[in-house]
Amino acid sequence: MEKDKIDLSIVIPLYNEEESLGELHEQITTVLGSLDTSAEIVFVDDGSSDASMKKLTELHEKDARVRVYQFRKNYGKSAALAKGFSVAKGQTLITMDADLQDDPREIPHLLAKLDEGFDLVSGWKKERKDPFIKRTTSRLFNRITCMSTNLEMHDINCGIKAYRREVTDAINVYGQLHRFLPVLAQWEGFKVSEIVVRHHPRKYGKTKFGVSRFVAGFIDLITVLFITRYTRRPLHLFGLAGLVSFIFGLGLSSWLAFERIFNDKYLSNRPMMFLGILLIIVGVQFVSIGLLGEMITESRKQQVDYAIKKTLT
Ligand SMILES: Nc1nc2c(ncn2[C@@H]2O[C@H](COP(=O)(O)OP(=O)(O)O)[C@@H](O)[C@H]2O)c(=O)[nH]1
Ligand SMILES: [Mg+2]
Repeated sequence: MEKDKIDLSIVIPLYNEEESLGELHEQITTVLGSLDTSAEIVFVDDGSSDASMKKLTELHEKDARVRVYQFRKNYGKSAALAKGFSVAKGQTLITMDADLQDDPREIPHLLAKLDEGFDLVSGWKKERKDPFIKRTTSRLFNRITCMSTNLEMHDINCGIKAYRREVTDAINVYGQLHRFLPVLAQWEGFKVSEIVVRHHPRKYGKTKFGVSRFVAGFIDLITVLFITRYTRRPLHLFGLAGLVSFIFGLGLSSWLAFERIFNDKYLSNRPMMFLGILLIIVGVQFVSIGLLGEMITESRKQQVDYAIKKTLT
């Protein structure tokens, strides 16, 4: 193994969780004690405004395995995870929430599942201890995401997950895309699985993700569908829509023209004409957007990388 590489990194993004951190650290320490691995605990404090950072400083002082990264302001969970992924030294990474809702005792189970040959193992909060509205919107969200991405999972955005290093190196988490990590991993060709995990009610503090996350989640789903399907061939999406619109528009306008010329039906009282024009313009625009997309893809060709599992040369 390379120098300063270790077995396991536990990456914990957090935002205003001062009351939970001490207990969380204790729980993790107990679990790590039962594992025969070298480990580190990476906390990423996402610009908390409470005493989280003070608490983390204390933990760092008494436990050398604790490393802390503090953002100057709140950038969001995806950014915190991206930072954690890039600084973690472990061959295997565990992410978990800081609010004591995820149970560190699940870590060995997640690792065991990874050893069965998976690259990403996610928790499934089968008995979820959250308010009704959250459980139902989340279930709906999971269903729709699975249906549109061919992923077979129950709880895509569970905080506790285990990853092989290759996965976190390969995927780029930004914006709010942390909700879709398994989708992105599967798209890169990694094997994704899930196990049922225990879930606890929130003990301290309050949730940072209200119902508004539901709307944001759907907008992000569009992004994810687009980047996983069409980034390498944007014209297939825009070109098709554009052509369909253009052909309808042209057909409609031709028919109106025919009626005007041969049957003397004047266009002054035919609102359909506007639809014809609209469809033609939209069609041309869509095809042009698709072609622009192709130009961007083409000029980025050198940077676009394909996921290689192994090379024998
Ligand atoms: N880095 C970061 N972490 C956050 C942010 N908001 C929430 N978290 C963390 O994400 C985890 C889940 O958040 P929580 O509010 O419990 O969401 P819930 O479990 O879906 O109700 C907790 O560990 C939070 O501290 C944020 O803006 N940035
Ligand atoms: Mg929570």
